[in-house]
Amino acid sequence: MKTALITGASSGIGEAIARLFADNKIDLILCGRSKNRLSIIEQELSKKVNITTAYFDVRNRKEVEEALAPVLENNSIDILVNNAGNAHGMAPIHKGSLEDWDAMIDGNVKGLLYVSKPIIDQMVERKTGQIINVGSIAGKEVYPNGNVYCASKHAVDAINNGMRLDLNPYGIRVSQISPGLVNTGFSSIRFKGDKVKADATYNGMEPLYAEDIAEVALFMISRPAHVNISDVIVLPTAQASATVVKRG
Ligand code: 8X3
Repeated sequence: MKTALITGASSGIGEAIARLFADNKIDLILCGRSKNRLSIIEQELSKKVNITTAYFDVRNRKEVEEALAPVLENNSIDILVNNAGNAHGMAPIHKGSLEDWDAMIDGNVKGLLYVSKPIIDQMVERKTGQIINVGSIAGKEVYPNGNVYCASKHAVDAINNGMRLDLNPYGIRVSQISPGLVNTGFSSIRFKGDKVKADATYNGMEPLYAEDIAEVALFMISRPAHVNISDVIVLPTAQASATVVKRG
């Protein structure tokens, strides 16, 4: 029985991965900020596999360290899914908010590193493990008004490659999934609850669903030990690039 630790597991892509992994008999350590939401998922999935929950904000280094220490004492992590992350605001660079920039750099980049550090230490010691970093098409292309969000996802792309290079001697697999438009709470957070703007993101086209990304994660972890799916860009059929989307 393998154990996967998933960040941002209380909704969206993280929740979908948790559900699919549980269906495939993988024990789970579900991490998130929202106790209410996560405990509902915990109750449901604990009928299928062993579930541990850890509550922390990836942006808070002390919180991450304190929450993960007991988890790692009691569990060996076979699979780390670095999924937590968000876009905050979508404005030209001269109109961007420093708070939004901090939130994206702190969450998408520094948070990913805070979580990865102690788990990588354990994987290196055990000389085994698999890391899946959830990147974005925004980590492959920069688009208008994406500036700092794109920068944060380009950083994830670089960190993913860096992890794969440095962890190569230890037999650790490192993979990235880079989705395009996925219909989750992502746009609602990006546009700060403005439903009209959030819905417009997916107007006249069929986006991906969180489950589509979960399927890719399951494929990655179910390959034989000698196969590492290192990087997958997943787009809706209607999306040809970050900016080219067929609508209507
Ligand atoms: C989310 C996809 O296209 O909004 O990372 O950047 S996109």
